[in-house]
Amino acid sequence: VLKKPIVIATWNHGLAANKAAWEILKNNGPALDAVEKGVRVSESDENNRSVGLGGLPDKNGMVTLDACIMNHENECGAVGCLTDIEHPISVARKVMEDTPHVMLVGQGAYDFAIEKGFPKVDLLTAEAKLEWENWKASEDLKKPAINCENHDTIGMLAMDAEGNISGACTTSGWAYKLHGRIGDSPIIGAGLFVDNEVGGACATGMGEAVIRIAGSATVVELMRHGKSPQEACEIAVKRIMNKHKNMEGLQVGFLAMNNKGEVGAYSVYAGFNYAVTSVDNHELIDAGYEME
Ligand code: SD4
Repeated sequence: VLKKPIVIATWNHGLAANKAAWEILKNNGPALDAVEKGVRVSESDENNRSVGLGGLPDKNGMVTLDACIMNHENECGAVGCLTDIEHPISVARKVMEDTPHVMLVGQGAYDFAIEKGFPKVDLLTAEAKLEWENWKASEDLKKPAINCENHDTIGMLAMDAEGNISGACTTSGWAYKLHGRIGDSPIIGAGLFVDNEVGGACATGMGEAVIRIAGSATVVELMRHGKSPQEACEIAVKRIMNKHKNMEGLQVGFLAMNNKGEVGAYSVYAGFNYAVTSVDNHELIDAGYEME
């Protein structure tokens, strides 16, 4: 059990993101601000090929971003297939706060972002463009590759000094996906779910598989019924494995926190890790897994 405030986030890049979130949490700031500020670090990191600026494009060479955010009052906002905007998480927050809706996609999400004053940014870096060109040129890579490098969405959960939990999730999704494809990351209940009476969960990996079991909502419901965050993540991973005949290359990881300050994580394959930051911690932890 960790002492609040606490912030946890997926993968190595979670460490830098947590640091930004911690600046808010340590000053008794709200979890919602912390998760937004936190994941913006990954969105701006050009070297991260699967979130925001510098993310790998879809099959057509377009970078399309998915994100969602949820607070302790079950308010939520999301954007899907958003182009040319560096911070989809902040657009998602605006959808939550300034509209009666939860989710905007594509052109409508872009127009909304521009109207709200977000600058237009070319998200396809020279390096990402080159990787896409190489992918196009190589015949045997015509299928989207499913691996860990390709699946490092950032999902973040924070509990502030008041004990309120918020979460954020943001990604450029599956590299070389079909144009228009949306994964789990902007879908409330799939890539992210928070219920302040229980806790929160987020997911990374192959979004199609996460959606099929309503992944993050499932983890939260398991915690509601008494499972620890660790047990809940393990059950959700096993359920995914039960629902798929072929698990080859199908990586999924869940990360969860309950309102007591316990955290847990689990993945199908080895390699998933997460960053934990609180007053006493700032470290990366390897998640448990089912298969090598
Ligand atoms: C998705 N879960 O779009 C995200 C992918 C991910 O890099 O983790 N991607 O399916």
